[in-house]
Formats: sequence, C-alpha cells, structure tokens
Amino acid sequence: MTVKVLTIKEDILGMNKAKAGQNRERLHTHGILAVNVMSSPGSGKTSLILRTISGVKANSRIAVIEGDIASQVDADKVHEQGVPVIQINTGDRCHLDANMMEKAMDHLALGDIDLLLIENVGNLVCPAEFDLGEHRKVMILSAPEGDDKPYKYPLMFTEADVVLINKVDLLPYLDFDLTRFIQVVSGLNPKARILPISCKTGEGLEAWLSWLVSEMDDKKTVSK
Ligand SMILES: Nc1nc2c(ncn2[C@@H]2O[C@H](COP(=O)(O)OP(=O)(O)O)[C@@H](O)[C@H]2O)c(=O)[nH]1
Ligand SMILES: [Mg+2]
Ligand SMILES: [Zn+2]
Repeated sequence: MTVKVLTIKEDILGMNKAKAGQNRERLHTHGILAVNVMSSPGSGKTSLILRTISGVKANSRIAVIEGDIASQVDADKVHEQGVPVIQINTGDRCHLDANMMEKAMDHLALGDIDLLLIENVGNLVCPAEFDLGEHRKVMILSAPEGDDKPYKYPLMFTEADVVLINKVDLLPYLDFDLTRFIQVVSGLNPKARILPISCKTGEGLEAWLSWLVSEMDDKKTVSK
C-alpha cells in the first residue's frame, strides 16, 4: 500500500512536469518572463508584487496570477493598480500546479505581457515541488518567522533562485541572526541570490528590481 502511494505521487509530479514544460514553451513563444513567488502566509508576497508593479510598470507590461485557497482579496489589490490579474482559488489544494497555471494563462492576453508574476498559495512546503512552467522561483522568508526555517523547510530554499528576507525594518525587535541565516542559506544553495528587503520602507528593493529587469532583458534576448 505504501509503495502504491509513492508511485501515485511520482506520477502526479511526472504529469505536472510535462504540463509545466508545455507552459514554459508557450511563455517562451511570447517572450514572457514568469516568476513564481512562494512563502508562508503573511511573509509579504502581495506586498512584493505591488512594490514590483510600481517599480517596473513604466517600462514593462505586467500580469499577475494569484493563487489562494479562497477569496480574491489579493487580486483586487493588483487590479486596483490597473494590471491584468487572474485569481485561482485552489479550494482544498495548498499549492498551485501546472494545470492551474495553464488555465490561468488561457485567460491572459499573452502577446501583451513581458513579466508574469505568480503568487503561489501561502505555504513553505509543497509549492516548491510543483513546477508551473515558470523561469525563476523566488521565495520570501520574513524576519519574524525566525532564522531556523532553512533547517525545517530545506527544499524551498534549495529550489529558489532568489531568497528575499522581508520585513528587515523589524530586525531591531527580533532575535533574527541575519548573518547566520545568510550563511545557512548559502550553504544549502550556493547559487541563490539572497537579498534583505523591506516592502514597508522600500529598503533593498532596488537590488531586487535590478535583478528582475536583467532577467527580463535576458529573456527578450533569448526569445529573439
Ligand atoms: N513591518 C513590515 N510589514 C510588512 C512588510 N511587508 C509586508 N508587511 C505586512 O505583512 C502583512 C502580510 O503581507 P502580505 O503581502 O499580504 O503577505 P502574503 O500573505 O505573503 O501575500 C501585511 O500586513 C503587510 O502590510 C515589511 O517589509 N515590513
Ligand atoms: Mg498574498
Ligand atoms: Zn500543497
């Protein structure tokens, strides 16, 4: 019985991977950079997306896919910024998958998008396992969550291209050891870019935005 369950899980991930490949191909055709933003609930995914929209919308066409178990509160905030947004309600699922991503893409004018930001369901566990067809994975760990999370949720940290440490404006009130955290994450994932930010004060966001713009430029060059 146990072996059967493992087989099913492998099949699900295998099928997801195949669909993710199709999504990536479709994004590539349109020269779109897709970024999957993952974190626990409340770490600052929506805040980062809103900051990113104001940082790049003058020069780039953005669209957003919002993943939540229920509600459209985050999508409403993005919509207020005049950016196309699709809300996926996952119901009983605690992560987005490539099928959901495909359905959301069906409702977007892909020819009019340079950057597709995807806010995954708030969860530090399984979103890291499901490829959506995105090009880059970004994870946010907010300082109040504690500096021990890379030990407890290593996959999320090893999969991420960028690890953003959000809410650094709160560091004076916390026991979060920034130096140790950066050392541990670098040990797990030497390629990850690790950037301390505050979506409240704007600290560190320039480095994040310049990484994103350079990724978009690379994508455009590759798609030509
Ligand atoms: N102090 C502080 N609060 C923040 C920061 N970023 C987000 N928040 C707050 O954290 C809460 C959750 O943020 P949200 O972006 O909705 O998180 P999400 O659930 O990951 O999308 C909100 O009350 C935000 O105002 C930050 O850098 N500093
Ligand atoms: Mg949110
Ligand atoms: Zn899940």
